[in-house]
Amino acid sequence: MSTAIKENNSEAIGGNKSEGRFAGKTVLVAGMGKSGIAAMEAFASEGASVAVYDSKDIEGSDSELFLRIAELGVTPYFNGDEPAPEGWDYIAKSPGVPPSLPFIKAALDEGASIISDLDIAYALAPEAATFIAITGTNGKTTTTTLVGEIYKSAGAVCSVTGNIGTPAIESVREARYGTIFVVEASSFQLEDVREFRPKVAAILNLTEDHMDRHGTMEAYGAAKARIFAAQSADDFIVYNADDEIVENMVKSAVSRAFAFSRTRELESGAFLKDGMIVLADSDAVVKKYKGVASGDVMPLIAAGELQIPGSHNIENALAAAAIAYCGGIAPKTIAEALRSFKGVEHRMEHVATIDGVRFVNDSKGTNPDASMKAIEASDAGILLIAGGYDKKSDFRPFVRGFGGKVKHLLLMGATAERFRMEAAEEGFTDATICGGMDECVRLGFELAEAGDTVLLSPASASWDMYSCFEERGEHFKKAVKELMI
Ligand code: UMA
Repeated sequence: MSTAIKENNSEAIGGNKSEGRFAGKTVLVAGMGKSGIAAMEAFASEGASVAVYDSKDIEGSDSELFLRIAELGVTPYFNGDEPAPEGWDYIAKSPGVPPSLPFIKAALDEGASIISDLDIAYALAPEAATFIAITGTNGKTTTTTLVGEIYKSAGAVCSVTGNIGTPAIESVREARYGTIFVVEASSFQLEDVREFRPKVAAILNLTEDHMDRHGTMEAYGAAKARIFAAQSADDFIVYNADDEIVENMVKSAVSRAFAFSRTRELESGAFLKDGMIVLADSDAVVKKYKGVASGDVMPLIAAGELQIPGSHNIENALAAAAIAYCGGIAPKTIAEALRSFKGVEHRMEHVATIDGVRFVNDSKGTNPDASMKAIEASDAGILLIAGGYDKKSDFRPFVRGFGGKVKHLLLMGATAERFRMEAAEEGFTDATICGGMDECVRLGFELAEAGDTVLLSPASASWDMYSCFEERGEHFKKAVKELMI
C-alpha cells in the first residue's frame, strides 16, 4: 500500500486491505486486452464479484482466456452481449475502451463509478511503494525508459510499467516492498484517475493527438492534467518550460514545479548551458546535495555525449534528469545513466544498412508530431513509410515540415488515401499507396540510393492492421531482413 493511500480516509477506492480491498464489490471489467486481464485477475483475488465485457468473441478467439474466466467464476459478456446497467460498484474500463459506450453511460447513471487502471494499481501497490509518472504527447516511452535506467543505476528496486507495455496492475501485484514504479501514463489512462498520486509527475509536451477519442485539445489536456490532480505540496510536477500549453497547465498544480528547457537557462530546473546538460536548484526546490551550494549549476554531461539522436532526445534527457533529481537521485548517478543510455526499441531503431541504404524503425511514431521528430533527427534522402489507423490527425502541417528531406512517401493503411491527398494539397506528389508493409519496404529499397534512409515512422496508430505498434515494427524488421536473403 503506498504512503498516500495510507493517508486517505474511508472514502478511499476499495476498502480495508485486511479484508481484501475490493471484497464484496461488484466490478465490471470492460475490455479484455492486457489491462482487462490484469484487472480481472486482481479483482478476483481481492474477493470482488467480477464480470467481464469485450465486444469481441473471446470464447471463439482465445480459449485459454475463456477457461481462466470460467476457473475464476467470472461472468462473461462477449460478442455483442451487453451487461445490464444496474448493480455495479465499479466499471474497470480498459484504456482503449471509450467512456461513450452506451452501456457504460447507463451504468454510470445507475450509480457505478469508473475506476482507472492506474487507480487500481495504486490501491494494490506494495507497502512503501513510490510512483513516478510521465505523460505528454511524445517522448513518454524514451523518457520513462531512461528514468527507469537512472533508478536502476542508483541500485533502486524499480519497475518500468504502464502504457509502455505492461499494465501497472500486473506490475504492482508482482512487486515487493519499497518498489519504485516508473509509469508511462497515457491520456486514456489518466482521464479517470482520482487517487493516483505520483511523488514525481511529469508532462513533457502537448500537441494534437487522439482527437477521435477526446474531441478537443482542451479535453485532451484536461485528461493529461489529471496526472497531478491528487498530488500534494510534498510532491513534484516536472514540466517543459518551452511548451506554453504545458507551462499554463501546471499553474493549477499544488505540487512543487521543477522545469526543463532546451532553449533557455533556468533559475531552477534542467537545461543546456554551453552545450552541457545541467541542473540548477537555486530555490532549493528539491534539496541541496552535499557539496552543492544553493544556486550552483550542476553539470551532468555534454549534450553531444548522448547516444540517442535528435534535439527531441536532448529534451527527453533533460526531462529524465529533472524527474530523477526530484526523485532524489544524485546528479553523478543521473550523469552516468544519461551517458550510457542507448535508446528504445521501435524508436529511431537502426535495423540494418544494405548497399548503403539505412533502414530505421520508428514504429512508435504514432502521430504526426512524433514522426516530425523522426524527420528532424534524420538526414535528407528519406523514403518515408507512413499511414495506418485514422485518428483524424491533419497531415498537412507534417508534410509542410518535410523541409526537402523526404524523397518519397510510401503509404499504407486506413489513412493512406487521405495522407496522399493532403500531401498533394501541400504540393508533395511523390507518393505511392502500397498494399502493406512488405511492398512499402521493397519499393522503398528500390527507390533509395546509397546514403538514403528508408524510415518507418507512420504518423498514425497501428490498430487498423496490427494489434500494436510493436507488432508493426517487428513486421518492418522482418521485411528488411528478407531483403538480405
Ligand atoms: N474493446 C472493446 N470495446 C471497445 C474498444 C476496445 O471491447 O470499444 C476491447 C478490445 O476488443 C480488446 C480490448 O478492449 O480486447 C483492448 O483494450 P485496450 O485497448 O485498453 O488495450 P490493452 O491491451 O489493455 O492495452 C492498454 C493500452 N492500449 C491502449 O491504450 C489502446 C496499451 O497502450 C498499454 O501498453 C497497455 O494497456 C498496458 O498499460 C498502447 C497504446 O497504443 C501502447 N496506447 C496509446 C498510445 O500510446 O498512443 C494510448
